[in-house]
Amino acid sequence: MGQKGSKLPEARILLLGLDNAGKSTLLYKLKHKICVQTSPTVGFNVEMMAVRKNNKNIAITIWDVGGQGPMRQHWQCYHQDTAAIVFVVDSTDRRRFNEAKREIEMTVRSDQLRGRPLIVLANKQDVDNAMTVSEIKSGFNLNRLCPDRDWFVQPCSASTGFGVEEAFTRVVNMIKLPHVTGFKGNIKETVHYLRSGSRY
Ligand SMILES: Nc1nc2c(ncn2[C@@H]2O[C@H](COP(=O)(O)OP(=O)(O)OP(=O)(O)O)[C@@H](O)[C@H]2O)c(=O)[nH]1
Ligand SMILES: [Mg+2]
Repeated sequence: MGQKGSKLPEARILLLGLDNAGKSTLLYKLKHKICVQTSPTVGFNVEMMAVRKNNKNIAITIWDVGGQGPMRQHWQCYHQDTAAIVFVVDSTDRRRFNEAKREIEMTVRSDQLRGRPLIVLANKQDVDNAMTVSEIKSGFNLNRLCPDRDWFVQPCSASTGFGVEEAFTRVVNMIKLPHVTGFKGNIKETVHYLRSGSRY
C-alpha cells in the first residue's frame, strides 16, 4: 500500500455507495487490473496510484469505505481533504435505489465536501436490465442536487473493466489542483488516525 517516502502531492478520492455496490471490486480492478472475489468491507481499504495531471506526477489515494448500514455513520470521518467523491451504484438494485438516493443526498450536504466533484458510477452494466445512466441521473435528480459542483455519471462494470479506466481518467481530470497542493497529511498518518480512534 502506498509509496514509502513519496514526495508527490496527494489527492484523495473517496469511494462511497451502499453495500454490494461494487466499490472494492472496482478498487482492485483499477489498481491490479484483476477481478477479485470480495467480501463485505468492514472499515476501509485504501490504495495509492501515481498518475499524471497537468504534466505533473501526483499520487492518488483511493479510499474504499464499507457501505453496510452500521458503517455509513462513519463515512463523514473520511470527508476531510477529499478531492473527489465517487459514488458507486449497483444498477441492478432497483429495490434499494431510494436508499442509495438518501445516502448520496446526505453526502453532498457535507460542508467538508462542498464544491468537490461528484462522479456517480452506474456499476454492473454487464447485467441485463441494469438501470441506465439517464435513469440514474434523473432518479438522483443530479441537476438539482449538484448546482455548485462538477458531476457526471459513468456507466461501468467493475467485474469486466468496462468504463473503469475512463471513469478514473475523468475523476483525475476533475480534481482541482488547489486541493492537491493544499493536502496536509499523508496516507500513513490518516490510516493511523482512523485506526487509533477505534472507529471499527
Ligand atoms: N455482475 C457484476 N457484479 C459485480 C460488479 N461489481 C461488483 N460485483 C459483485 O457485487 C458484489 C459486491 O461487490 P463488492 O465490491 O464487495 O461491493 P462493495 O461495494 O465493496 O460492498 P461493501 O464492502 O459491503 O460496501 C460481489 O459479489 C461482486 O463480485 C459488476 O460490475 N458486475
Ligand atoms: Mg467493499
